[in-house]
Amino acid sequence: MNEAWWQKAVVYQIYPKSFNDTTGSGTGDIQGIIEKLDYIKELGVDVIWLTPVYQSPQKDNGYDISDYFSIEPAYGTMADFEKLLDETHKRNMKLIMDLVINHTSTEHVWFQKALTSKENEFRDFYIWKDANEGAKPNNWQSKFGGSAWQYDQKTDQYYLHLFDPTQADLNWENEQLREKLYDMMRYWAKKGIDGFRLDVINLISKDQRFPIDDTGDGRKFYTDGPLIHDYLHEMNQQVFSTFNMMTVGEMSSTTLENCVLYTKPDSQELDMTFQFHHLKVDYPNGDKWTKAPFDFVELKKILSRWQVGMHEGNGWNALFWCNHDQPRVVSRFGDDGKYHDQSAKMLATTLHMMKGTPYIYQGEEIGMTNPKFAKIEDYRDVESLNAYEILRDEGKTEQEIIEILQQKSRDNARTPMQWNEEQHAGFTSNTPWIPVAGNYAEINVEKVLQEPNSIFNHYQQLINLRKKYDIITYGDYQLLFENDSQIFAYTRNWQNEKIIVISNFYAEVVSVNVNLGNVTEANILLSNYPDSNQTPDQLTLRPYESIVYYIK
Ligand code: TEU
Repeated sequence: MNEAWWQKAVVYQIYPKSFNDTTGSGTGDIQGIIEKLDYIKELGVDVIWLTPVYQSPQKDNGYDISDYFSIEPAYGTMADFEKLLDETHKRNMKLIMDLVINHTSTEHVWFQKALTSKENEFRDFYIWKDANEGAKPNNWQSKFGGSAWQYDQKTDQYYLHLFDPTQADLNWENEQLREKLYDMMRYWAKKGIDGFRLDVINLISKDQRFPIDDTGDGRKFYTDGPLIHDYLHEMNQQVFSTFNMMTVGEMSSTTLENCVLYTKPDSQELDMTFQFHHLKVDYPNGDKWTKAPFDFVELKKILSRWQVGMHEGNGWNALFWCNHDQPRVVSRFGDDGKYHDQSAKMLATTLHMMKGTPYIYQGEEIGMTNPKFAKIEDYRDVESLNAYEILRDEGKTEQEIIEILQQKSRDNARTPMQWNEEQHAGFTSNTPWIPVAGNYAEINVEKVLQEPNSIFNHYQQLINLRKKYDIITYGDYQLLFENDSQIFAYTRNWQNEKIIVISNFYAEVVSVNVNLGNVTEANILLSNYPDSNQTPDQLTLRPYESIVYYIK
């Protein structure tokens, strides 16, 4: 058994733009985070993950970096950042930064120089190709829609962008580029940050033949690409290991086998990975842009496959339902109406009792919901706006498109944090950059802090349990009732202890019988109803009821 502090940690993700505005600009800022550190501490988390605050034209809200060494002025100054780091450490928490090194903004000085001529020393920092018989170099698609190649007239070549045309992919084959990136990472490490969340890090190594993909969009030629493990090992040796950093890789369309390789300690690559397969269970045939219910049995199977596979392979999972790219989980897999409270708690329990490091996305701890924006003018996200155009070209009506966006848009997670019932939910004194969700008077921080049995309080209890019971960190995992269409139940086993988690994912009452052998009574560690049944055999679960049993 390998032990590391982050295996017992819980992480809180902050999207600064939507967290807390102290200047009246309508956009959140770093001082706003400092102001709320005591609130975050009260939740009980150990680590804060800050999404990008580097200088950026904000075409993709900071995932388009134009200078790795300075802070985006809209968020504050380097002095503000240093203060944030210091205040975080003073409260005994750690801070990890988001690092976007698959691509830079096209406003980055490297790209600006690369544009000047084919001979420029920075040209090779990016990926340039000639036309292929008068057409694009190949048929690879951007993840935000359309071709992944952008033509540059001056030098008569195309550059690769797996995301927006303003996000040019870096050429990791270039050793000088890698050195520069490691230097930059050391700069932040020396400032005292505690680690990195690495954006789409499994896309950095491209198949150098850049082949046409006859059966797809090109992703198989760069996802977990040919040299990815070499690059991550090198990065680990050059940066992470010398500074003892915590690292989590965001892995787009990855495989279990690769995630084991990325995170098992003897690989010396990363500490843990985010995988997204469980968040595609409402993408029928892989299509995100369609309104669809989620496949519950598939959700259980995917999460369980990763639980078992990472345990057996000695890898480590990052556990999450939400982030700034995903709809709100209570709207997605729970009920954001009548059973809002019960279902938000049930979802939290189901995830937090698994093996891995849990991540809580700002607002999740108070049960924030999708805003259900009814007009396209309310949407801000580049991916959503592109999807709107594409769906319109496909002949969908305005109403159909809005309904899809209400379910799928990344903006669902990006509405301002709901602090209180005052104007703009206490987020800003000005007009917020994106509208506040309409339910802020019912769902807000001030309110949950006054309620003894709030969703916030439930998260606190989950975090406390993780601190208290080693079995949650180290125990193995077994799914129960695999094909049941309503119950998500699993056991964790470690030494002589056992935990059983039983959750009803729906509003219908359901009976369930967990055979315990000799044991007939178990202690309830946590439940989302005040009077849950003590015996896991012969249980009747109420709407969204969820119970954690402990047996020794
Ligand atoms: O996201 C990578 C990613 O592939 C997705 O989660 C993406 O949002 C999805 O494919 C769209 O359907 C990361 C960041 O988290 C995201 O905010 C950035 O836009 C993206 O990388 C590019 O840097």
